[in-house]
Amino acid sequence: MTTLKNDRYIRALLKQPVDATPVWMMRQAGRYLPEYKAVRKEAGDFMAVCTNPELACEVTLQPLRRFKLDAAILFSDILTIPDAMGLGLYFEAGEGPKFKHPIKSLADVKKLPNPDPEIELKYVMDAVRTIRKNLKGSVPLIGFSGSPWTLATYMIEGGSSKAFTKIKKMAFAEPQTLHLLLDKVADSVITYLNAQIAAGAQSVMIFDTWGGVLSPRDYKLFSLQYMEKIVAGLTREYEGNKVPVTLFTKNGGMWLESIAATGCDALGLDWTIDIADAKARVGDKVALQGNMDPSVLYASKERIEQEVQDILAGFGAGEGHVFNLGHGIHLDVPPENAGYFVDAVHKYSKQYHK
Ligand code: 1CP
Repeated sequence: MTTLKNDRYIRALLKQPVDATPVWMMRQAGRYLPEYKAVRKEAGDFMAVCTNPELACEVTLQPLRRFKLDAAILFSDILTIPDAMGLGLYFEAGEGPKFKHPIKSLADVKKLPNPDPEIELKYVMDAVRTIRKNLKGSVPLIGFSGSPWTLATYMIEGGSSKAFTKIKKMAFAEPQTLHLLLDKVADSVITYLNAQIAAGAQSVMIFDTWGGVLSPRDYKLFSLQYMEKIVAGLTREYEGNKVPVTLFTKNGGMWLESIAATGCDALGLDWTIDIADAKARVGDKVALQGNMDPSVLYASKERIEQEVQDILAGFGAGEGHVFNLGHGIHLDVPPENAGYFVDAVHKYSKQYHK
């Protein structure tokens, strides 16, 4: 068993009592912090930071030096798996991620290897080990991956997308090709996340950023089914410690019951659902993580504090809440506003944990 100085985040995910509601922010390391921009500039680009364990560790720790966050998240990206499968990830200035060799056919899918996390993705495992060592047991480290559906959108579209025309064409014209791809990616995600856990990740989160663009039936078929396979394949206890699993489908508020039924420990919520409703629907089965609209961080200190109090009141008394934003922090948010947010969660949540 490892003991953490601050284990609120793990305890809340396991629905155990805490003294205050734990909080972290999706994309808490990144371009809204000037110290991150300085490291990235020095390194050359984003992937140069990800592939250097010392730099990945440094930017992981940056937000923890500024704010009283209850968890650290590995600095990496969901697209490391498709890159390790040979798709050739690159970033064009101001354009987001792109792949040199997107998936076009069944033959492309059949060729995809299951990358060895300690070979092709060793830089990620080294980052996990370096971060764990440097955290010195202060707060837990979150590992992560994309969901198979979300990774497949980038692999087939060749980058970010708004309409998802290529992957949807494959879903309906050639479903067996897409299913083979999703199944292979799910296997790689299982291997990758279990390796992150063995390297030191104390909890893992699966980002299904684009599951919400599917119909309810297709969501189950193309996204949820594969996340369920992953949950069943993950190491859930490591060296005597439970390793909680959080699933986050953006725009998945309609499907909370089905997501909770996968056997995960917690659901990530975006801001389009009232946390009180979510708790009434699935709060007896899973913990909930969320769910302030990240745009609230543009508001005044008073407005930010009010929003935090409203969400805390919505969840009310009882265990099983990890406070977070409903999606990633925007890159032009003033860092001090993130500080008001984190402090407000701790200050106003104590009354709910007696
Ligand atoms: O410096 C830069 O310009 C690169 C910007 C950046 C950063 C900071 C990218 C490229 N990725 C990351 C880090 C990252 N990505 C983290 C770790 C940092 C932290 O949280 O503190 C995590 C957890 C992610 C996860 C991620 N990457 C997701 C899922 C979560 C979400 O935001 O929905 C997705 C969809 C990606 C793809 C991706 N990588 C990078 C960008 C800009 C994107 C989004 C592209 C798009 O909108 O389609």
